[in-house]
Amino acid sequence: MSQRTLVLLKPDTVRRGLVGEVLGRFEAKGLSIVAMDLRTIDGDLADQHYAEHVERDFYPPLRTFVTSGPLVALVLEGDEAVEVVRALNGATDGRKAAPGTIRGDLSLSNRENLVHGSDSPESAEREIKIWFPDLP
Ligand code: DGI
Repeated sequence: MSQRTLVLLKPDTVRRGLVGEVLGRFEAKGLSIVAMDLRTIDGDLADQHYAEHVERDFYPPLRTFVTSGPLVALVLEGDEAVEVVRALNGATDGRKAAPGTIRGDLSLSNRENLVHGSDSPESAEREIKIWFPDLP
């Protein structure tokens, strides 16, 4: 079933010049770009996006990182897009992510792990409203 998912190419992807490489993997897979925006976010948006993590010990450095420079926010669409994007992204920790995945091939970090993908259709709906409130 066709789905939408919220994807972030985090500030490390932009800083490292990997936007084309990472976006190319999603496009090559067959996912469609429905919305796309380069922006630098403030702490309030980070807190909304990471609402489930804001009380955790690891959150303050994650908040600093995700607000540290421009990122690319995307809505991608396609069959089973939520699960497909998470499979392409690989495990959260780049050191443990399988080769062949974005993180497994390109990241050596748990925090600077290049990408975010919504973890369920419900999360996707919540996150798309936060990032692209005017998207039909
Ligand atoms: O769904 P993912 O993007 O794979 O991961 P997530 O949304 O659960 O976590 C977002 C970020 O938060 C991730 O890039 C690293 C950090 N994080 C999540 N869980 C932990 C964590 N960092 C530490 N140190 N420990 C955690 O348990």
